[in-house]
Amino acid sequence: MIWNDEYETLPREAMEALQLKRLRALVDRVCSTVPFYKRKLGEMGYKPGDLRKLDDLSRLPFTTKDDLRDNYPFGLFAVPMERVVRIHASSGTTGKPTVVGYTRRDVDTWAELMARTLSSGGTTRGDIVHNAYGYGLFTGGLGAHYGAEKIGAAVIPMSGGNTKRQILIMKDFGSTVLCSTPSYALNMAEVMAEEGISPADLKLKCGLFGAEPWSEGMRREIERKLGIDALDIYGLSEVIGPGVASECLEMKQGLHVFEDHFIPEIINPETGQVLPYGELGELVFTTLTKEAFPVLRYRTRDISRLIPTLCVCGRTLLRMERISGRTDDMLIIRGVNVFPSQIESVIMDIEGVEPHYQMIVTREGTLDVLEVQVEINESVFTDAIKGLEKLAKRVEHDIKDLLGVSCKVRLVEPKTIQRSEGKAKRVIDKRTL
Ligand code: DLL
Repeated sequence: MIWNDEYETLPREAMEALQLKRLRALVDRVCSTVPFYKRKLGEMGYKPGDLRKLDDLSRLPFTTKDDLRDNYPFGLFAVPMERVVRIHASSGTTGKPTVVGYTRRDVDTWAELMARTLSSGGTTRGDIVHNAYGYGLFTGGLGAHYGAEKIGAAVIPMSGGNTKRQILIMKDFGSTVLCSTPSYALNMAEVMAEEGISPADLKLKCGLFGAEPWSEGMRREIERKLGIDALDIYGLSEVIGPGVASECLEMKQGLHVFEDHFIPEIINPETGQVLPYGELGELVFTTLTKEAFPVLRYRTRDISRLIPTLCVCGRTLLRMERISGRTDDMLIIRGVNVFPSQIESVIMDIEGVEPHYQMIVTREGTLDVLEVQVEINESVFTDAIKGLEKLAKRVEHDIKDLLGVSCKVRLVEPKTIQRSEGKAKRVIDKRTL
């Protein structure tokens, strides 16, 4: 279902004209309101009017996570604090959080984009949206909340955690739409089964899952265990939060980028060169309408490609392929690049193991060593040691075969890998570099 017929189905020419107009206004605005951009654009000799066509964007400077950190906390805000009505932050794994702000209009824009996202999964008035994204500094909870309210659906502000209670409420309140990370959805499905509750006891029809990488295999697993359609939704705090791109029910292949608000580019992460449609690289976003915290060519570190072919759903928006990993999550094991999501894909296709895994990286001498811990399922658990050894070898073999990397697979007992209530931690890096 298309929430905003006008903007989500704009002919390409009209979309590009709109983007160019908004881009020019954005660059002029950041030049005069954000000292960081004024300096950066000044250094490259940018003058108002220099942006003649959309392609000229590729000549403008990037913004990186380090730039955000250097300007902590509010240095990149483009409006005075009197106009800021909301502040969010993302924790990151190291150092200071990155801080982002919203004006009243930004919050409205965000609600519109999340209304589009929820609508793409068929949400309408009368739906009961079970929102298990964390509420707080994380953008997931409030983002989905405002989108659901904008549609006029009834939102249950659950936040993450207390899984048994989540299930009780889902059942008793008759939740129809689930919002959570994919790993938490799987955790909920597992607890449901333990409690003897089947998908038929619930009214769930669709789930909008994002905030972490996940695989097609994981989608199949969630859809089967919860009896729903599972869609991938994407976003990041620095750009707006969730609501940057979302899959549609019709295709479930690639996420439509809300291009009237964000321009996506794919670059070669090493050279910074813009890559053509279809090529794999780092996603970069420019915000076109944000007031408090606009970003110019923000380097996401997320790996994807852009798909220009038209979708059957009627949206004309470009699609981005599901994120395969982050440049900073990529492991290089004896020269081979590996992303956790690739390991996930392999595990998902093997019978006898569960989709719960963790990757442990250590260093022996000068070599990086990867151990993959995978949970076996209850039925295999009772098998003789010999059978288990065979299963471990099979996983090792398939990983080597498909990814070209040798690793040690350790099968662990059911329910021993920590379950996630938000973003799952897939990699434990024990290397002391
Ligand atoms: O995770 C925003 C969000 C909330 C998106 C709820 C979707 C649903 P951050 O905490 O700033 O914001 O983390 C952003 O999470 O750069 C990606 O690496 C990752 N990410 C987000 N969505 C997806 C996805 C929120 N669908 C970072 N697939 C991003 C893969 C995702 N990775």
